[in-house]
Amino acid sequence: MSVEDAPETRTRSGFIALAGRPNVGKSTLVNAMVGRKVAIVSDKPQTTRRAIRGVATGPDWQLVLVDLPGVQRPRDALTERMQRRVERELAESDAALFVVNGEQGIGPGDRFIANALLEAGVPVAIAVNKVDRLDRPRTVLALQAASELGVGDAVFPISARTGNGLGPLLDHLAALIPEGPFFFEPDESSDQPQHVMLAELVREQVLRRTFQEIPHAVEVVIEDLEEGRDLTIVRALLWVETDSQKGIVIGARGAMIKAIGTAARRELQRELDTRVHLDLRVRVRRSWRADESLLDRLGIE
Ligand SMILES: Nc1nc2c(ncn2[C@@H]2O[C@H](COP(=O)(O)OP(=O)(O)OP(=O)(O)O)[C@@H](O)[C@H]2O)c(=O)[nH]1
Ligand SMILES: [Mg+2]
Repeated sequence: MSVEDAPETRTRSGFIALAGRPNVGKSTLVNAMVGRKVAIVSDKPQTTRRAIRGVATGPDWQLVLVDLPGVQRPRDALTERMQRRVERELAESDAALFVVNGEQGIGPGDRFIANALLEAGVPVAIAVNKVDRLDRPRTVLALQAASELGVGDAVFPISARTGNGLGPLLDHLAALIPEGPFFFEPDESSDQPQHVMLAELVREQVLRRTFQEIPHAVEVVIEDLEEGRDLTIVRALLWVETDSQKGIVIGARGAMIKAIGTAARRELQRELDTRVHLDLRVRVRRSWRADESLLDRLGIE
């Protein structure tokens, strides 16, 4: 067989931006489609602050899934940047996956996003998530309400948590992207710098244990990472905005920070696949969410 006769392997590859209200399960869904944890998840709204690219590669297709912050009215420089990023990513993607919460039903926030998607002019598919919480009749109603949003030509019932329904959704998305070479190596799963992923894993443990304004006020930065032969030392700083938040995060006799540290260390060990010593300190950094140059340095843009 001559070179000219060799069958051409045509691949498809492209960017899919995930849009949706906070807490609908976008990050859980990206992790499920990638098959690996690339984005942290919590039951608090506005967990995701950066646009995280998760890569799902099939035999002849590659989806670059852009996990985005939940769309919500901006309150400060941080949330303004998050919102601008959502708009930019939507405009630049090949298609959008609009994730709605089947358990809660469709609300004004969803209609606002539907309009933004119409304006962005990209192909849209809708995923009705959390159907593991719904019986059949309620699932049917949720699918119908989603299709009445008037955006997108396909609606998929899914559970990001159990993985139900992901196969047909992936097939559909793979058909929406253009022909072209892969952007990432097939075994790559994210473009996130390691220090950001590690900081996020620590923040996830804070989100699990705190309430009200604390989850929004906390940021984690990795100051230093010392890789030894069988032990990696990670120094992390946990920022809060006030002394009272610092008190809460440290807890009575240090119980809270200890619990956060123990759980976070376990996550870091899994991620780095080595023994980890985590040195975790809490520092008050007033109004970090309003400090534009600091947000630049944090890579929240
Ligand atoms: N029952 C159920 N819960 C889910 C499902 N998917 C996500 N969740 C839960 O919903 C909550 C929010 O999930 P996230 O993935 O953080 O949501 P998100 O849309 O990324 O949220 P933001 O980053 O804040 O915009 C978490 O408690 C998840 O465990 C699902 O399919 N079923
Ligand atoms: Mg998220």
